Amino acid sequence: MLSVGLVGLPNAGKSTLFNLLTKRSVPAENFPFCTIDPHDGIVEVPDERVHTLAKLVNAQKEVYAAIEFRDIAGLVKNAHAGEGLGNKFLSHIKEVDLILLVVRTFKNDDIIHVENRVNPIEDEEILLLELSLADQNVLENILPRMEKDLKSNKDKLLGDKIQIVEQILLRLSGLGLASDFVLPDITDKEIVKWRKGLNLLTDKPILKLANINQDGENVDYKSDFELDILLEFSMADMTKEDRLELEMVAENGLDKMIKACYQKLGLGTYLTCGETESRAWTFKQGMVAPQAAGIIHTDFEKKFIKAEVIKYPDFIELESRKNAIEKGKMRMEGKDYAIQDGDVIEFKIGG
Ligand SMILES: Nc1nc2c(ncn2[C@@H]2O[C@H](COP(=O)(O)OP(=O)(O)O)[C@@H](O)[C@H]2O)c(=O)[nH]1
Ligand SMILES: [Mg+2]
Repeated sequence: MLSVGLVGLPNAGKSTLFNLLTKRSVPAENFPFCTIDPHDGIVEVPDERVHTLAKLVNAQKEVYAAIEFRDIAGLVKNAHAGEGLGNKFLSHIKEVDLILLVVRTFKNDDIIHVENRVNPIEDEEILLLELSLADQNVLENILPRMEKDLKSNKDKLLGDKIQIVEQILLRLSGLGLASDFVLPDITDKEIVKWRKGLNLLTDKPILKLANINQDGENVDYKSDFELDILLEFSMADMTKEDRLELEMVAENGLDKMIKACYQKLGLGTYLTCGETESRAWTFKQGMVAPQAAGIIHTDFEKKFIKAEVIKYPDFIELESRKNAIEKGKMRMEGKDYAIQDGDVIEFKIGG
């Protein structure tokens, strides 16, 4: 399962956010191969389509997609050089697929800031610089070895790889990120794989969350989303009714954030529905129909015959699979079909 790491300075609000997220968590037993420690939480991805479909077909159960969130202890200046628990944090960040920067913008003298001021822009710079310095260490360590091996000429791609390392180092030392260096589309697949394998921190997708105080003073900061983490946390214990009423006035920021992480991870949802369950399935963008079927059951990939696909809006408008078929809104798709978000699918599987 893909995971999102909460990364920020101490007291930015990471653990409060994590606790808020875990109020929506689902038991790990439901997810084989996931070993869970107290800093990991599997969180459902809100998706009203699952609920709407369930009502329409009278499904007994609703099953949502999920992603993992990890509370990573606060990063501090010079973490890359081992400051604080430096290298340990950095190794935790290596394990996640997406970095969610949690940046404090709210002013409150009662809550200590490690740098004794509230300055989200500088905080972001500190965080990104630590990640970048950790990446620079990695690359500077492997480069001499690669250059030495070049003489023995074992790997014919080694020359290209060295150039890539140098290009990335150039970006990093210019205060950029590894992800600023984009490989051309025509790049050898093996090189693309090798680069992924470097697992550089600043090559990972990054989203920025501003932890604001809705009713207080905040410092300006450009982020992907804003959330009053403490307020949301206090709301989490409200009755569902009270919460729903509040959500009618203010769109639920947490839902939006979870969905945005899911999308940024390159994930999409296809749906299945029947009397037993209405269910969201997670696929990676670009997956073809047999691979998507393989998510339901590994056997399904090989035994795939075809996929009967109805677009979610058509399904809702026509209110049933049967009507959708009659109105010609069901498409028969073969093994090259790239699954789309919102496809309601029935797979035909051979014996
Ligand atoms: N006023 C205010 N306090 C917050 C907010 N978010 C977190 N805090 C407080 O800041 C302190 C540190 O939060 P915590 O989540 O433990 O930060 P972490 O070190 O990043 O994990 C706690 O006392 C929180 O209650 C917020 O949005 N507003
Ligand atoms: Mg914490």
